[in-house]
Amino acid sequence: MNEIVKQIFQGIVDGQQDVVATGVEAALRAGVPARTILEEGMLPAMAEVGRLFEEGECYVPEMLISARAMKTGLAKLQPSLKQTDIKAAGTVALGTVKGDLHDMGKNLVGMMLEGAGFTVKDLGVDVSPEAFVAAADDVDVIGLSALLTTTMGQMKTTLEALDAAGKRPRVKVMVGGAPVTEDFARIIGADGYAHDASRAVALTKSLLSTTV
Ligand code: B1M
Repeated sequence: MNEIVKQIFQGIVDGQQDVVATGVEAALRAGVPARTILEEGMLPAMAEVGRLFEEGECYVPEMLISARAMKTGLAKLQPSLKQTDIKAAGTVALGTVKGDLHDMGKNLVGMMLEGAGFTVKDLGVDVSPEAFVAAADDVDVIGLSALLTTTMGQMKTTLEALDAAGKRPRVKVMVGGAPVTEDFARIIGADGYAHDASRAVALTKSLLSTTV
């Protein structure tokens, strides 16, 4: 791993916002691609924080401090992730489902979609099925994110609410988040599942190309 990327990784694990901010700036100045900083430094750092939490080596406050450091880094990285010449047409509403406060995966999906030219409406976290239904008229795709096994069920509830309100099949629904799988997406009747933010962009393009 590149030395600056290593510092960014450690800065996130240790929750040092300054180290992460200056590290990302330095890495970009040194010509390290934004994707490399993200995929080799920042995402593995959050995975490491999750591992430490699972093993009882860190607790919620530390996880929160690491999350803040990660967000600081993402904000620095955002302009580079957005740079693109490709323009895609379409509007996507993104939200983390009810009961779930994790927002970094959703934010990353939003950044990459904007980078690909989509208009993104961020509905935030802890978004009720009713709020997704209310957003449906103005968008082509709705993206649901969930990070907890206990909130994955809200994806099904949200799909049912969209069906009951007659918003589908016009609006396509994609789902994602660490505990979500392709099988789960199929079982609950989502239009698609994306494992990560890059794949969410490819999926959105393919969902829109099949819209009649
Ligand atoms: Co929480 N947390 N957390 N947490 N947290 C996890 C998810 C956990 C796996 C940690 C662990 O035990 N190893 C665990 C869940 C266990 C489970 O359900 N099986 C957990 C827990 C238990 C909890 C609490 C219950 C802890 C407690 O209070 N006792 C609590 C719940 C609060 C709530 O939501 N109601 C809680 C709280 C928190 C913090 C607030 C402290 C903080 C979140 C801060 C924030 O988001 N603003 C936090 C964090 C940081 C984590 C970990 C460490 C990191 C998550 C993250 O941001 N990753 C996480 C451990 C882990 O994931 N390994 C953990 C980086 C992010 C970029 O990745 O979100 O996976 P991710 O997104 C990926 C893909 O999943 C995908 O694309 C992204 C990458 O390209 N993706 C999509 C995501 N959404 C998508 C949507 C799409 C497509 C792709 O289409 C729409």
